[in-house]
This record gives sequence, C-alpha cells and structure tokens, in this order.
Amino acid sequence: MNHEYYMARALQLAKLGLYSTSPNPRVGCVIVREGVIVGEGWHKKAGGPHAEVHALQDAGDMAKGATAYVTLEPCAHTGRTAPCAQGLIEAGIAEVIGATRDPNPLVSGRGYDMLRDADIEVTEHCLQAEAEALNAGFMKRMRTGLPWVRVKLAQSLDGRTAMASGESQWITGPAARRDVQRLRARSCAVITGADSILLDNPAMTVRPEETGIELEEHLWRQPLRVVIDGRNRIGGDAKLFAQKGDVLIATRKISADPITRDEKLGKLAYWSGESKGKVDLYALLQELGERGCNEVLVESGAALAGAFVAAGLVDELILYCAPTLLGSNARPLLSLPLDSMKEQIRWHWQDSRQVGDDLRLTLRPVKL
Ligand code: AOF
Ligand code: ZN
Repeated sequence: MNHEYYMARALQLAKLGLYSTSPNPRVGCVIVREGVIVGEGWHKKAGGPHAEVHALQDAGDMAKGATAYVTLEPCAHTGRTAPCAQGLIEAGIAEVIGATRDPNPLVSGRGYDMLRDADIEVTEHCLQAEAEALNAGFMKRMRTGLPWVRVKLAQSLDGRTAMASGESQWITGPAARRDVQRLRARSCAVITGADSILLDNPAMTVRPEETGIELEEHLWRQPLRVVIDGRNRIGGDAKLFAQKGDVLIATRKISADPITRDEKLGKLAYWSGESKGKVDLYALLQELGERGCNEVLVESGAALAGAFVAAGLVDELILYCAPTLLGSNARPLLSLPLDSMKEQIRWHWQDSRQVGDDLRLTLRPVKL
C-alpha cells in the first residue's frame, strides 16, 4: 500500500474532530507495521491527549519499528500535554510520514527536527493540500493572527434575501438550515449584526439534535456569539442572552448603561473598536484570533455581510440558493454600492452541490 492510502485514513480520523478540537487543530494518526494498521488515534478536545498519544496507546508494543502517519507535524513543545515527537521516539517508531508542518511558532519544524535527530526517517507533504484544507482556520490564525472568515448567505433564484419589509422566513428549506447548523457547530464564533437581532431575534445557538452530527455528549460546545452593535441598540431581552453560551458585543464605544446578564448561562463581554465611524471589523477579527478562534461564521444581513466583503476580509462565501423568485422589490444579497465594471468583486467556484431543494455554492475570492 502507498503512503496516501494510510494518510487518507489518518485524515478521516482527524475529521472526527471537526466539531470539537478548537482552538486546537484537527489531527489524526495511524500506526502501520508490515502493511497492517496497528494503531489509530485522533485529537478530540483541547487539553486532552493529542492524536499520536491515542494511536501509540492503541498500538502498544506493536509501535516498535512501525511507521506513523500524522496529518500534522508532531508537536515538540510541552503544552497542556507532553511533546508528541518525544512520544513517537520513545515508542520506537522507525519512520514518520507527515502531511503538513505545524505553523504554531512553538512547533514549526522543530517536531520534524526532533524526529530526524533521533534517526527517524521523516517524509513530509503527503496529502498536504487535503490536510491544510481541514485546518484552514488554524493554519490562517497561526500565520496571520486572524481567523478563517466564512460568510453564509441565503438567496432566492433572483438574488434576493428578504422582502422589503425584512420578512425572510423561510427562503431555504430544512436541509439547508440543518447544513447551516453544521457550519455553526464547526465554528468558534458566529457573528451577526444588531439589525438581525432586532429583526429576527435569533438564538444563534447550535442545536445538536438538528445537526445530524454524532458526537459524545461532552464534546459539544457552543460557538461564541458575537453581535456587532456599533450604536448599542440591542436590549438585554434579546433571545440570544436567554440561551446557553458566551456572548461578545462588539461596539464603537461601550455604552454607559451596558447590558447585564445572568452569567449562569454564559459570559457577556464587551469589546470596542472604531474605524471610520463603524465598528472596526479587522480589529474585531484580530481580537477573535487572540481568543483562539480558528473559524468564524458571519450570519448577518446585507449591510454587515457587504462590509466584510468590501473590506476584503472574507475567505469563503457559502451561498444557499433557493428555487424561488422574490421579485424586484425584495432586498439584495449584499449592500455593496459599486458603479463600474472595474470595481466588480470576482470569486471562483470552490464547490457546488444540491442540499435538499436548494443549491449550496461555495466560493473563494479571486486573489489579485
Ligand atoms: C500534535 N498532535 O493531535 C495536536 C497538535 O495545548 P496543547 O498541549 O494541546 O498543544 C496545542 C498545540 O499542539 C496546537 O496549537 C498545535 O500546535 C499542536 N496540536 N499537535 O502533535 C495533535 N492537536
Ligand atoms: Zn502533540
């Protein structure tokens, strides 16, 4: 069997951590001896054992002389857990096949060096693109300090998101809405605007039973809910405060009469930052990066989504398109006042598929 075969299995294991490892990356490990998988492991949760530790435990004595497939460079630092590179050496692993380097400055090549110094043969870059994609958020945060920004939008066939009155329930069907629940569940933070809170009063929570995801009970987590409320318009009676999970209000200037909340349900914090009379979105993303957010999901109306796009802060658009016409009085997808063709903002297709009766289009910005 070739290296890609076992690495594909390690990636499959890593994906089991899609909804639970943050702020850590999703990592899988497979230990192979004489063509037989003798150990498997994946990282479940920050603070818990790394993938390699689970796999070595699973392999026991069979790890001696075996090959380890790791989707991320084994760590070289003592964090919440002991260095995995050391663990692989001590277990007598003879060869390591890696997919990506760990851009964490604490690791960043040192893990592979440690293995090579111990005369372990190391081959890098096996299924690298797939492994990078699985942890696009972690990778971006480690390299730039910013989270991966995904903007979710739902539109009609004629590119409309709501009637002129703001009424929008429902354009897309239940399958698309379940899909959005899964996007929320994998995100570290969900960002919305005061307009959406005032209009739709959403809870912004992950409802595990709606996701169709099977996860051990203790691994479920609620993303941080971020409300961008530059003018301090939302009130303490908004539904999101009554639901479990932390909330961050991002404003231009913190109100003299801030909202308070029964913290049994979760923390409520304020953050302020202003740029050109608006909440400073770039600085907010930096703040979320510092808080360990790998992936954030923007679920907002046309104005805020348009502001993220106009500022060039979007890494991925997820556009659900429903086969219905809302007509020319209805609201447009994004507030983005452009006048000439040279101002157009181009994207490329990353993926397209049908979800229930709707289409889900995934787009990435064309980088100039
Ligand atoms: C690995 N295997 O399965 C994971 C790694 O706080 P700690 O001790 O959990 O360390 C977190 C860092 O370790 C994280 O930022 C990333 O660089 C690396 N994650 N490394 O060898 C794993 N999850
Ligand atoms: Zn480790």
